[in-house]
Amino acid sequence: LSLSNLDDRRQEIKQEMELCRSTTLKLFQGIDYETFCCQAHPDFSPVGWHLGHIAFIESLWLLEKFAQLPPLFPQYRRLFAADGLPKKQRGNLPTLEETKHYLDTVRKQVFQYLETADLEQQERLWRWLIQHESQHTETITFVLQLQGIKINLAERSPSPQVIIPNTPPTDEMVQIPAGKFEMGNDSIEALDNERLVHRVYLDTYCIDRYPVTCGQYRTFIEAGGYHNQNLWSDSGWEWLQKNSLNQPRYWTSDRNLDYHPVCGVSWYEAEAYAQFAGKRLPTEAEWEKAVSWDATLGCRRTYPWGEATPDDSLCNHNNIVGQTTPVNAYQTAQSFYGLYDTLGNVWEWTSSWFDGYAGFISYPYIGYSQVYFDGQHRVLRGGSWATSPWGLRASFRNWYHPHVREILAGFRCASS
Ligand code: AVJ
Ligand code: FE
Repeated sequence: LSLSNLDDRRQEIKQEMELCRSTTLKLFQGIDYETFCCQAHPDFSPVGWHLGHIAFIESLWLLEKFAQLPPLFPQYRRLFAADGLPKKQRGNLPTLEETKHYLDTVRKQVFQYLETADLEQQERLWRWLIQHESQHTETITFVLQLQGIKINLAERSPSPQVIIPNTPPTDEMVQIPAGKFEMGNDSIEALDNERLVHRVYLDTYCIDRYPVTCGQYRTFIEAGGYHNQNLWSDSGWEWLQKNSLNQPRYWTSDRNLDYHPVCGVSWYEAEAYAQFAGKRLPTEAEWEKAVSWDATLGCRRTYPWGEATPDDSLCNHNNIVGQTTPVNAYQTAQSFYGLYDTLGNVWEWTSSWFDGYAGFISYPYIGYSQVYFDGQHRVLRGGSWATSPWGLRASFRNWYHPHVREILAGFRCASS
């Protein structure tokens, strides 16, 4: 690679890091210290912790491990390391101003290092760091939402067809013919758990054209779905009894949301609805084939619509709308097989346990993915309305315990 090409990439990485950071910081405008330190839910840390952790990880990987500089702010290590304090002890935080000072101090040295860093060897780590921050930014968004704070970063309102679709979405399914496809991703931004690309054969199956809507989910609620043990797995029913719930976490009775995807369901609720509908959840391979495979050309697409990077005309992401949109709003974003709304809007639960693909190699550390290959985490695909462009692609894999419903998750169903 020529030097000038490398310098272009330095410039591009710098711009993307700045763009990502500006989105992160916008979420903290007007946030008071109590909100900053509050643990809104036992499964999640205070938003202020996430902000400090972003600086800590950037400093640890780029300045300590790569540039071999002594630790900046060593007093923060125990607080902001993921394996430091338990989540419930993360509420004693520096102020927003102090945390911003930490971020800025790290960032100044990072950009200085970027000028001479060996990008040919390190580009993957720089790209990983942008994705690391943006994943925490999504968590900050929904944790603030749990605290009753609504953020909308839109500079203009979305176009009308995004808000009110012409026609109601249906519960129709698309048939995906039997055959092989290529699963995974080996490009520079692909995370360890997306590698390696491998060929997978699937029998013919059907998958919903749209995510399950609030309107459809209401029929499940009204039919007594939350009280009918026959629809639930043993572990799902046990979870339901312990928590005595009767609607999704982000449910409202607003009929204007009937065409929006249901949002804030645990994997157990998704599984019970699928049973109610006479369907099942798709495997992650079934999800990925229906979203990324171009059967005519016999090749993978990075995004359902092709290779164009996501923007606000293609899908609801990056906090542009700040909430869900109708599942049939983005007509031009359909996959080769005709699925709608696969990237953005809501994450979609799959039936698959999170695990490594054949030949998996941890990167940059086993705590990123590998420690979650424990048969306790289910895979989600597709991204939500709060997912940044850096985490939005057909091969991206997210994972959570099946009981988690605070994330921005819905689902679509499949059948054999
Ligand atoms: C992939 C979203 C489950 O936030 O726990 C952030 C991403 N890993 N820092 C998380 C992650 C380390 C992870 N999720
Ligand atoms: Fe992290």
